[in-house]
Amino acid sequence: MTIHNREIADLLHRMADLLDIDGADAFRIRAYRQAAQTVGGLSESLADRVQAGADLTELPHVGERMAEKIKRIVETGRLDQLDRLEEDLPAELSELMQISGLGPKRVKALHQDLGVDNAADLKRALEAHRVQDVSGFGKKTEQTLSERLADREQHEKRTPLMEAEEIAAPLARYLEDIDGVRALTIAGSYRRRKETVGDLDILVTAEDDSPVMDAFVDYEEVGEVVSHGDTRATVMLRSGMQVDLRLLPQAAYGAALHYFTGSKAHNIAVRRMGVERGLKINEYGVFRDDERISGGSEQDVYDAVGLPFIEPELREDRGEIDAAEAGRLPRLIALSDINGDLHSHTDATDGNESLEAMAEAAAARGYAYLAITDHSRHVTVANGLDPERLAEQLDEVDRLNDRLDGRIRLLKGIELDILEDGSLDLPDEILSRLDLRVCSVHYKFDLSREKQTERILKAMDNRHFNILAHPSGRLINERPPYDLDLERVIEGAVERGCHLELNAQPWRLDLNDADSRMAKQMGAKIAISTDAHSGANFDYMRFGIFQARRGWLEPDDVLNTRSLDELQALLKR
Ligand code: DGT
Ligand code: CA
Ligand code: CA
Ligand code: ZN
Repeated sequence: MTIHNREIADLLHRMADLLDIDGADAFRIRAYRQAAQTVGGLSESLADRVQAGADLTELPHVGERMAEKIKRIVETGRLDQLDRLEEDLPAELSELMQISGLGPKRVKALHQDLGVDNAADLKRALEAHRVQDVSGFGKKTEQTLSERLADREQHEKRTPLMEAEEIAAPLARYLEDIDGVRALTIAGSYRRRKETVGDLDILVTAEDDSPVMDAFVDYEEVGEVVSHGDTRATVMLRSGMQVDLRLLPQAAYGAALHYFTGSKAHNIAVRRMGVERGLKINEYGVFRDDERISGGSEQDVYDAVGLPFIEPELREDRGEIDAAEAGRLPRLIALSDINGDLHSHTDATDGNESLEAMAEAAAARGYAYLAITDHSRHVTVANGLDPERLAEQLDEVDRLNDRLDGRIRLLKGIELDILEDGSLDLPDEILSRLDLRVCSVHYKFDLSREKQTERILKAMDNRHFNILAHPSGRLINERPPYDLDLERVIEGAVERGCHLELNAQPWRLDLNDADSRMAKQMGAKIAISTDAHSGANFDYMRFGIFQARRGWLEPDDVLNTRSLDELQALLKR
């Protein structure tokens, strides 16, 4: 069994954390952390490299001793020094360090004073209010830690959709290649294109003698077989993802597909409609008086209750059944409706590619336009543009537009910081030379709801404000949204002729589905933008489209489905 880069990186990270808790030399700790980062970021398998006898010291931050350690990890799956540390310090302490607010010193104090070894211990200690008495903690810390822990529990095991795809795609290919397998669908929240998925629900049909169930539990990524029957099995993959597999008879495939696509609330609503018509609908088919009358296709299920087909993204029992009954289902936006991208970065700030490379990548996608929106000066860590450097970029855009000769039109833009007092980060003179300005909150996330709302509304008062980028500021599983009266912000945007972004980065997807729908209902227009930092990132558009579909958006609700002329008209305030 070959070890994955991620598993090696995890060991190195754990080593660094435990050394940190142990109070070891900072230099040593950093060596492990940096090596972990290097390993985690490699695209090719380190195990393969070791096998091929490659010199690991060529990797950044990997010296001779670290290379030796990594080699041992690849060969044995363990690290001696870590094993020794773990005799005194429980490995799970490293997980506690991931809770924000808990550094090495605090983790050590919790461990020594209260015997807290893991998240469950911490939870009990917090509930018993014993944490506030440990030195370095207090009532307030106890409170925030309780909140963080609750928040973590809620998100913990849900995997972002992009990551779920990376896990599911090779597994689906593997299963499709097994003898006798006919159809395969990944159902559940994955098919509904939810931003995160809890587990994967795979449905297959196959010839009678297909070894698919055995092959499934033999898949090389399987870490643990939870159950293994003739038509149903559950495994835990090494990535931590749980996968349910169901082998179905062809005649019930549609009914099962409907059932296991969910959501549960949608299923229950459809089943209730069936009951009103004297039908029983479940994962085995559509039945009248115990006789199966249909269920081979998903459409059979909807036909049985007199509804048109409902797209998986809408199946959340958020009004889709009423809309279907009334013939008012939205014509959901599709990737092919997108005509350009309105948020992208170049190597002038924190992007990875040149202006020209970004333009070519967007042109290769058949886009009519691409807005270049590098960061403004306040974002010093990203080398944000001041007026002089922005002016230079504008000249470069002019020259490039000439060279591109109409293959794609570059729009002059900026990702402009909204400062704490609601002013914009660059003076009006330079802003007036741009085609559009995407405006963002990048700091001071902790303002009160009132202040944060006022800050953004005030920024929108500036007539150069066009699009509010990633409006909630949340990062999936990492950072909660800042406190904001989004309804007032949307209302303010509509009044002023501003628009909102649905940022398509898979870890943002911000606006989320429900808020996108609210914005649409309030009459706002939405830009689905990738915030690309490289040409390859334009691929993120798919995820923005999924979220938009879950938010009931139609092509008309979206800015960048427009032709260049129509777009420019909508950008005028
Ligand atoms: P997840 O995995 O948490 O992201 O969400 P789902 O929607 O994939 O949920 P999961 O994996 O528990 O179950 C897959 C589908 O199976 C679910 O969407 C609907 C269906 N299902 C599960 N349990 C029930 C149930 O008790 N009643 C009904 N009607 N359907 C259920
Ligand atoms: Ca699931
Ligand atoms: Ca499941
Ligand atoms: Zn950006």
